[in-house]
Amino acid sequence: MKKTLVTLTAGSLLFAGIAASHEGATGIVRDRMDGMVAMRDAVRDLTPMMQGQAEYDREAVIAAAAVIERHAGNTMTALFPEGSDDDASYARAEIWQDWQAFEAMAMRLELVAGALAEAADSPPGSDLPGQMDNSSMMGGGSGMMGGGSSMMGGDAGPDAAMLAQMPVDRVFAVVAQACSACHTQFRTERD
Ligand code: HEC
Ligand SMILES: [Cu+2]
Repeated sequence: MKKTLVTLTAGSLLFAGIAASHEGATGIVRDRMDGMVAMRDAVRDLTPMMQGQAEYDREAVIAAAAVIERHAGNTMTALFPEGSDDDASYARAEIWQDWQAFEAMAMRLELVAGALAEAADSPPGSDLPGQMDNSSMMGGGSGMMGGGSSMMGGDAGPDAAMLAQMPVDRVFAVVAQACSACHTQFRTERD
């Protein structure tokens, strides 16, 4: 069953074809998929303006951040009761073997989505006076944005106050990273 669905699901990464995977998804699995899709749409709406391909819209950023924040954190974890990885689901059993890490990632998403709303006042590419030098801040050193295993715990990476001072496109990238970090670890491949 799962194999067939995987084959039917064309597409890639975050924006994978959703229709096929929704077939057969019911109950709480369906509910969490709907939440994920709402977040995907929010991310997709913002992507062009974050890349400078559409006019910057502060209100749209705040609205999209609210959608993500609302579906993250405890709201998200509540939709993953133990063992709810049925045939229609792409959830990995590792979620319940490593619940603390999963939960931390859901909480981190909530936190960075809140920071995204706060950063909406700083359009893409803006540099705030008095801000730390961007290159050192984002420079992939071990600490702040480095990703990697330290980030997995959910307690590494820039904190909310620091994020809120950054240009919005940088914070958006951190949000997207929070999505894909969890998918890499806790969601099965879709194609
Ligand atoms: C804490 C872990 C976690 C985070 C954070 C997370 N996801 Fe997911 N996501 C999952 C899991 C697990 C699944 C598979 C759920 C299933 O099939 O039962 C999933 C599935 C999805 C799907 C497919 C839904 C479907 O209909 O099959 C999309 C789209 C998605 N996520 C988008 C996002 C976006 C966008 C973000 C960030 C804004 C995000 N996710 C953050 C764990 C996470
Ligand atoms: Cu689905």
